[in-house]
Amino acid sequence: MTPAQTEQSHLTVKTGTSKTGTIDSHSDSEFLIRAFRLMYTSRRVDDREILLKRQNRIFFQISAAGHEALQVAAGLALRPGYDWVYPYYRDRALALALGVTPLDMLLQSVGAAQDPASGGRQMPSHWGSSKLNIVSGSSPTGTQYLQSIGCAEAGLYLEPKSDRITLVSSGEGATSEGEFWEAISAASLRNLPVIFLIQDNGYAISVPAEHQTPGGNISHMLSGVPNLWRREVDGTDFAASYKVMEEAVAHCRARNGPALVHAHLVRLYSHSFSEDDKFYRSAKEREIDAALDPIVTFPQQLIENGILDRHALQRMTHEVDQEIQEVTAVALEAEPPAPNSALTNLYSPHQLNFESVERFSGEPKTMVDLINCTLAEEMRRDPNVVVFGEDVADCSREASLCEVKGKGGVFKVTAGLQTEFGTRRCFNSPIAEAAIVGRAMGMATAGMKPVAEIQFFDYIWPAMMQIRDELANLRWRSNGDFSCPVVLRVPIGGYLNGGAIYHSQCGESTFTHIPGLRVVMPSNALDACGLLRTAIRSDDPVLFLEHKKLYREPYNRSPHPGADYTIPFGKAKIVKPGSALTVITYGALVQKSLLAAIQLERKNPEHSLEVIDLRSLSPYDWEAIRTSVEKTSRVMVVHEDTLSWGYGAEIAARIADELFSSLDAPVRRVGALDTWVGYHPQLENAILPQVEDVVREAEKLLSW
Ligand SMILES: Cc1ncc(C[n+]2csc(CCOP(=O)(O)OP(=O)(O)O)c2C)c(N)n1
Ligand SMILES: [Mg+2]
Repeated sequence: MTPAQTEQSHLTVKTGTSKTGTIDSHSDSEFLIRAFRLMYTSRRVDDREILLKRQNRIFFQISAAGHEALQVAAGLALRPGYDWVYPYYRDRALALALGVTPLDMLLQSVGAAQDPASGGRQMPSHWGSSKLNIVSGSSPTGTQYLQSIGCAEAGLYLEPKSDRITLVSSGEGATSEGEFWEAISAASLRNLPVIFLIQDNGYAISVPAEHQTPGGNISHMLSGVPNLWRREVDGTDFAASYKVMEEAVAHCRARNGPALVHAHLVRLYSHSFSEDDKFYRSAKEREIDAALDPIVTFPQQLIENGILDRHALQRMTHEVDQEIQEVTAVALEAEPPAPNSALTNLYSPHQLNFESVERFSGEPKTMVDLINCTLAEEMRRDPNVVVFGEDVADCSREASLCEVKGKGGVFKVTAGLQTEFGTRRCFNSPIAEAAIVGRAMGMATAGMKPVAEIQFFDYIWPAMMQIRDELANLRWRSNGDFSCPVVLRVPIGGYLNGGAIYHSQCGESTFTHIPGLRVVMPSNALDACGLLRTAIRSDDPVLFLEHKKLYREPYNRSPHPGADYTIPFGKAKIVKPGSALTVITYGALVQKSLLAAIQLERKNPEHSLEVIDLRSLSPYDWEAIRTSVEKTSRVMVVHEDTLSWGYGAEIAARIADELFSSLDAPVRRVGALDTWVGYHPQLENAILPQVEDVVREAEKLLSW
């Protein structure tokens, strides 16, 4: 087909302003036929999966039926393996257009060990391929938005001259999530090269768009967002979709800021095979949508315009059917994942040797000073380390930086980092904790080393979805294909007086309960330095809990141990050897346990306590616990967090289970009362465990 014919055709596909549109180098007809082949393949894989689900040979099905035209247009407008893509579960045709094969897809449907996206760990349609830069998708609606922001930020940081872009996709329902709005805000603030692709099929499971979005139209709602390029398009029309996608891609490649493509299309099948849309959609409505099926309308247009004849169409569909038949047979024969592979890729297999010796120099420094110093040293060592969070920079208005002292964090942990390393490497984020974690995750996936701060542990909860459902499992769910080694620094704990409910809580066991997440909590300056450096150099996500009360204590200071000093994860420290009773503790209770030990031994020298500072809370040092309990035969777990369902419950249960025959007394626990930390010091002291509580409970055990 000549360009002139293209112009006359109803199917005009213009290349817009983009210089990279594949349509220039191929004839239009070839391009359009290729597009249809991808659309048809997508539908046939969906239909094959539905058949397999009916036969109970796969366990879940969700389709792209009705979304194919837009998705293929989006995929063809991108550069596969170059641009980053954060897809959602309905993106089968997009994934195909980017290079995922029907066999790859069916291997995931059957849950095969060979499933390249997840090794049989994720439901079908959870795309992922590091080769194709398709970041492993998850099931929560909207989490992908924040990660795509971090990824785009990493692109600008790591390759300032590149024209690589990031595309993130979801349905219209997912735009109700706060994370979508946090992502729009971050993209607009930082003028990021991200395409938000909203596939509006009018329904989020059973909820129609007008009950989901005020006014029923998400792009109208976004009209006030500064520098957000927006277009609405008929997503059942391939040519229109491709044109808009090309424009959006060109806009982002030219670094003109973010773009939003709001595509109106139809969901031809139920939300998933697990439900029936006849329960909430009228027959008339379904009929209207069916008439817009792009798998029917697009080839009709191709035939009407002389691009494809009926025989060629039949040949092509036959070929696709044949291919799907063949790959189905292969997938059905594929081996399932071995049961003993369940723990593979939970943590990085590349655990560096983090054991190193101290080379002390200078005067003793506080924990806050050594953390600050370690951050600076690691930023000097590795240009990809960046620090961000709420108030962590010295002064956001750079022009004033030379006039002011600088903020550097509410606890001054990050003081001076912006001044030394520039705003690119130490910057303030909006007050949006999910965004802090999600963005950090995207940055880490794209090759940076973000050290993000959550200002207070008490405010970590908006980020919980990102931490639990995303950060901790990206490596596992992609079977090692992706990772996100983020360090999340979080000031935690009480005893400062006046912190009350929202500036004093602990709650670490909520996080030690998360597989794949490393949780550490140093009790002194030296450990904080060594563990933070290990965290920054490690390949796993780490929750680094910094006890606020310990930041400036005189007793836990240390001289600088050297710019390469590291402490391995999962290694406890015996801070005081003893023979009569083991105290397993960490954080602020290390010092209180030591004071209790002194009191007890003063009263009775035989009552010698062995105090173990766990330092790493998950995974933790079971060997150290076992060795000590076998020696003392008596043990208690002591922590600041509330007692019931707390960290000590797990340790106590495991000791009772595995070391029962070594015990001469029950396992005891000391923790906070099961309530909130109160404002008045008298109330706070009564709620949080004190030295006397440790002494009292230890005496009970010692007299058993
Ligand atoms: C955070 C979260 N809440 C709820 C769900 C359950 N859920 C899965 S898909 C879906 C509807 C999404 O609708 P939309 O974004 O419009 O995408 P569509 O399925 O229509 O393509 C819901 C509520 C989920 N996966 N994640
Ligand atoms: Mg929808």
